[in-house]
Amino acid sequence: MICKYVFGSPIETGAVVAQIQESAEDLSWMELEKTKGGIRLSCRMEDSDVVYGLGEQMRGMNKRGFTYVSDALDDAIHTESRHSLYGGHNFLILSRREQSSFGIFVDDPGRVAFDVGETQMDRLEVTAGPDCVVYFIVGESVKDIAKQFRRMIGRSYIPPKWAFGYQQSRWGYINEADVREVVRRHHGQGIPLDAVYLDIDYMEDYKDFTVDKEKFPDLAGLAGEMKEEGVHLVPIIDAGVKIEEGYPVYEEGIEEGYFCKEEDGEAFVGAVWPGKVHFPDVLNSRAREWFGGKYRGLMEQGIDGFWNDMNEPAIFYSEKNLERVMDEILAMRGENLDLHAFFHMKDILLGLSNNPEDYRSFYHDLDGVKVRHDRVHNLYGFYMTRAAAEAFGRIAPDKRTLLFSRSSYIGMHRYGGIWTGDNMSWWSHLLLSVQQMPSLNLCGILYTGSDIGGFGGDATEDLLLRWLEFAIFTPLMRNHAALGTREQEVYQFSHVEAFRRIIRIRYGLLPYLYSEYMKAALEDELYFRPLAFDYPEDAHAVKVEDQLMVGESIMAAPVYVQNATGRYVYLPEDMLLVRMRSLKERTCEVMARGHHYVEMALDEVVFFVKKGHALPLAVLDDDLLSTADLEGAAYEWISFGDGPVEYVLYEDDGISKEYTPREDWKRMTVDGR
Ligand code: MIG
Repeated sequence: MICKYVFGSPIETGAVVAQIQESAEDLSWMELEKTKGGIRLSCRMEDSDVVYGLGEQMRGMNKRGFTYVSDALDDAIHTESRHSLYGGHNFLILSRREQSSFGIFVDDPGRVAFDVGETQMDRLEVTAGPDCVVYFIVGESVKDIAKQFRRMIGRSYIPPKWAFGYQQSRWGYINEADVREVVRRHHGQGIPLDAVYLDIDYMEDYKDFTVDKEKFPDLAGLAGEMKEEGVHLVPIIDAGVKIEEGYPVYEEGIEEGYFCKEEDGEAFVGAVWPGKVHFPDVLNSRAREWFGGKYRGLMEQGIDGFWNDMNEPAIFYSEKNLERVMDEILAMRGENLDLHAFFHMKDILLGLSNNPEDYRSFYHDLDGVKVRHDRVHNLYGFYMTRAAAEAFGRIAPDKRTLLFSRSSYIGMHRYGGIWTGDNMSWWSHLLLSVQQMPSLNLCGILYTGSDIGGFGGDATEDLLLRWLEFAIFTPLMRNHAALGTREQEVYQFSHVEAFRRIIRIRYGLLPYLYSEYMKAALEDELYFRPLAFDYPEDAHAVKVEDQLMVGESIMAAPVYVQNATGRYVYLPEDMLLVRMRSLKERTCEVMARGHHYVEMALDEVVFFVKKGHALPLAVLDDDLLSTADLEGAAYEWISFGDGPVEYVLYEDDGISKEYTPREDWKRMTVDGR
């Protein structure tokens, strides 16, 4: 059951697709208070209550003990004290033992805060509004609540199958030669690879939809050549459009009034990579159609995947604020800067970026309704991505195109995936990534993953090995790193053979991972789940923060501690431990319910199979180099059960939008071992 409450006069955000009647009854799950700025909803939490959800936010799967603020922010230091990351994912489930559990979705694209027992350990407090819609969902179980929510927000994005292959990225691949080298060094050593990313350097002066002719004289040629090898090129698109006479995107945008405007009607000037930019008003349907249409040029050159960046939107500084700050600082020249003056100077300089006042200084034209940006801030990345997805629907209607974004809001999950942004080469961020996955799935975001090896900082070989051993399960499996950091392509390290074996295990698992992804997308299910979702009666499962259910058959328990040669694993029931050094070197062992210390060598993949379940494993040729080579592969099966075990296998061509209907999914019966 879903109940809907409307406060003030909210805009249509596009998060919800189901038609839901406003509730006639009073809101009863939480106490409601109207405040000056909006509304406050609060309730008591029992010690045994657990809070799930909130998408990509920091911290654990159980969100208790902190305040999370939906206020899309470009912040590259994801420490545990951070209240906001790139997205606005305002859905959580309060899972309770004594009373009925419920889900709450706050459809408010402005700032929303979830104080989940930070101020008072036993209180959940949500502040939002003034204009917002709040939904409460009750159901038989947390799984059921999650499913009802997913039904309400619509089907998750489905990428092409090649986007489940291994992908390599780095901010710092400058030209054609760099791209060729990445492919050569993977494929040359038998390491499968399906995509190479083009970061901002492929553009001419960071101008969207341009290609630097010196570095990439023939992008179409390169894309074609790469595709022959099974490799897709995936360019980045940034939100800001460079202000430059003669640059068509700028000129058309000005001409048609497609950029976000200040109060007086002048286009807002911010600055990002190219220096001064305007932001396309993607919340306006005409501007959206126009901006999305710009992707066509690259698609005509053979590009079939994109990542949208800087769309919080990130602002290094605004023209106006910079003027003010400069004036102030110049006036300080020659002064004796005491403590206050000095820190004030530092504050105003640091405060130039992503300044709340800047976000209050420009407007969107929601097809006739003028809305100040801060009220809809969290929608920007969503609508930029929607612009692209809708354009793909016109440009390549029958084909799936890879698309994911940095900033997002619930609703965007129908148009693309996300990556979790600028993490660091920290062990704690490997664990964070594990914990973000189920929370993101709850918010509908299925196509997702983190920068493997970490974006900022220097990755070590052992970190990369362990990270890959987890990332073989994430739909987006991309190694990405920042400019200036240690090169972290797998071939930069000494145990190339170990990396090759691990990445090949991903390809071996692909029939299962893809089948599970597709079933989850088509049936509004969760691909990643906290253990408690599958074992609600198990009082211990609920405490496990570092293991995950992956699809219907697998439980993952990654190592995320440096120098550990194994870890404690909790088995909520008897399971089959599968240990792989390679697809061929595999051992299985039945383990009893309970706690175990399991050895996991640095170059091994270890996972567990649930009782009564099975999974297919593709038999790979030794020379498999990309998902294209998976075509026609034979399967072997891993299964665990007393008698025959069933597995429902989803298959399709991986590229068309004609998904296999439920009645044609293959019901496989294999022997339990
Ligand atoms: O401010 O395009 O999160 O993945 O490599 C940095 C350069 C801008 C941020 C993205 C990152 C990307 C980088 N971008």
